[in-house]
Amino acid sequence: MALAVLYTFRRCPYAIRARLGLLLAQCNVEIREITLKTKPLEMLAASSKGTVPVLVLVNRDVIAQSLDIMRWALTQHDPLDLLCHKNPADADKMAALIEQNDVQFKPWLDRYKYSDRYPEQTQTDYYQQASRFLIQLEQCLSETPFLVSHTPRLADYAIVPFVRQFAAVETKRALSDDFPAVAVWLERLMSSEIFIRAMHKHVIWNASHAPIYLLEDL
Ligand SMILES: N[C@@H](CCC(=O)N[C@@H](CS)C(=O)NCC(=O)O)C(=O)O
Repeated sequence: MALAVLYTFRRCPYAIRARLGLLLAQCNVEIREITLKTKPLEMLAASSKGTVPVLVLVNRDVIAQSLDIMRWALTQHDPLDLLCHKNPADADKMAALIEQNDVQFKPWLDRYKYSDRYPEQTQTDYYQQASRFLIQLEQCLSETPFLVSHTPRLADYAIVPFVRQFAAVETKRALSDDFPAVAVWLERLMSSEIFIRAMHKHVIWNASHAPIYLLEDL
């Protein structure tokens, strides 16, 4: 049976988010691991903007935004109600948090991570700017163990790859010093089976190799 094809890059937080969404929906796809330096022509033909993840559906429709891939997969199969259909207020809170992650936190995270490329301010300044979002997450986690409820939902999986990146920027800083609840949340999610599965290492895709499937080893 033909399956959708996911062009992905293991460490990219957007691609991690997409893989998590597909795994949570138990949606099998062909995985094509790429390098950002040499993007396959097949991927660029499907999506000329050249970012990962890109999901090419069997009918050749293309989904080239990570959050859309998560929502597409979970709309088909969402036994744990990760999309919060049963609780529209939580769904609204999630959407707002994800938007803040993508629009406000991510640019500061990039500056913090690559501060040498942004000499206008110091790395500590960027840390503080990025921290404003973490303070907000800390507040959410003081109310419930996950961002909007007692179990992980879409927002947790959509945001955790970016917090993982934030926590890894400076080895001298422990996330738990400034954000203890976020540190516990991060550890719980990163040690979960689904996250470990999403981070599985695959060889770089080559059209002449046998296809690799996301759910191959389920
Ligand atoms: N808004 C996009 C952003 C995806 C994105 O920026 N991905 C980065 C990798 S983390 C990328 O592919 N950059 C292209 C490049 O570095 O050449 C999404 O949500 O999927």
